[in-house]
Amino acid sequence: MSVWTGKHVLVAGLGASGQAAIRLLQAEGASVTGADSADNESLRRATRPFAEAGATIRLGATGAVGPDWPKFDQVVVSPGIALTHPIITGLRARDVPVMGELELGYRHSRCRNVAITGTNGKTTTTELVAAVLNGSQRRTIACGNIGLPLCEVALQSGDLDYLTIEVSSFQLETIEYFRPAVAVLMNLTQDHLDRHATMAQYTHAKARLFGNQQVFDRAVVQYEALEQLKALGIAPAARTITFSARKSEADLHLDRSLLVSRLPDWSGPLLDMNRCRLRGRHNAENLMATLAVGRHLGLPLAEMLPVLERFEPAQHRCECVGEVAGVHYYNDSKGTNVDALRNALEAMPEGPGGRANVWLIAGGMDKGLEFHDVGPLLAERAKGVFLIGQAREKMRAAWGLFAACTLADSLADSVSVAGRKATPGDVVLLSPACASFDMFENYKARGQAFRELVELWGRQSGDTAWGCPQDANKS
Ligand code: UMA
Repeated sequence: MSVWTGKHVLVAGLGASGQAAIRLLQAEGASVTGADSADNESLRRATRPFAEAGATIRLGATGAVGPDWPKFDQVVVSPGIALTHPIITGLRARDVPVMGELELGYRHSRCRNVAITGTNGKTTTTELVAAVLNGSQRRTIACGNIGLPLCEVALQSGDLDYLTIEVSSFQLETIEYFRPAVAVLMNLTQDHLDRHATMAQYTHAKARLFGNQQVFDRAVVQYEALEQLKALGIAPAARTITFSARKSEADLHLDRSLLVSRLPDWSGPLLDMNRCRLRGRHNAENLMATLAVGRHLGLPLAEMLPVLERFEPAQHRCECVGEVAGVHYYNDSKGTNVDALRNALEAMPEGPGGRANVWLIAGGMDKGLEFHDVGPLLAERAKGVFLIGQAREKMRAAWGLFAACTLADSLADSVSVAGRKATPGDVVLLSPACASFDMFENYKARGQAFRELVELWGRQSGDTAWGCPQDANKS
């Protein structure tokens, strides 16, 4: 008999996380009500099997829990639903316990886990860690914020050596016992301030990753991020390994193109970035974090190196999607904050003689971020900036002094105007520094739209050479 047998659980949010949570709960014998503020055909279709298996589904549930709702023993909340949502505050006021989908998945997982968080780089590092584990005959699945909810794989995880879990600040807000054997924090820069309100609150949410760790666990933390944690009085209990592409005091650091370790039992050069497909300082940190995890889990360096060197960057991260008339087009749609934009600008190939050569397309849904800081880098690298979406005027106010900013009505207009203005050796870069949801279903749809517009532009100009040799890939 499972702990859920005979329990009535409300699952709030019926996207990927909510659906995975319901599947797990129904398999474990819970009686489930699923609620979502949206009501559309695709949700109705997706939730029909749950209703057929006995769940009550409430679509269009926007307000608080009313008197007609049954009594619940537990709420399982999706990461996209803020804890200030009236359903959550209402049920908490009635003493109904709330946990996130990640916590539910963790409680049912049957192997140890490596969990990776941070503002940028967490998806690439999750993929890298899974690749080195699988490359050394350890069985793992990459899951969590990367797109496959933990609840989807938890019940099958008995066959695995580790779960490799990408974890977001949203998911960390609602953990209770979640404890990674290895916890990785990539970096901490502004993001999601529409939800967490202040950088300190965002940092505290991220630091929850270490909260349940024991001394025998391991924390792998960017040197600068560890300083930020210390400034808030937070210290991981687990033994900590630091890495940094900028601070040579870190246990693993970057020396020209070499990733070098100063750990007493593992000192010397580990990997030459020039041998890798991943480029840029941010990727050096992704690789260092992966090496530190692999080392702790006993993977031989000789087995990790070929995997890391061959690793192909994923889509939507400084991905070169085409070259038209000597101009390269880069899709960095996954760059949804200012630090990601900075990484993308730094990773772009330089123009002839080091001149500014980037036509930047940015904008979208604002996450409460400060855009000013990247202004000087724009002055150095950008020939012009096209701004789209809800945040475009705020961004123009921040960047207008540093670069020529044009408000554009759509991504399509931006691509065609940038394409006309660009000259050979230039780069057209989509790196929005914003979420996509004001104009697209998600960042993937935005990146795909960009790719198609570039292809169209290539056909119209009659000069296309698809497949870009100069990937400047990023996190
Ligand atoms: N909903 C409500 N009320 C609300 C808000 C949302 O009912 O107030 C409903 C929506 O109508 C929708 C459902 O909730 O039907 C969506 O739930 P969700 O936003 O939690 O999204 P999921 O589909 O469950 O996807 C989530 C993560 N999304 C978010 O954190 C916003 C996915 O990360 C993750 O891949 C997935 O779980 C599997 O673990 C995406 C993301 O953008 C990629 N993450 C952020 C990031 O990386 O910056 C944190």
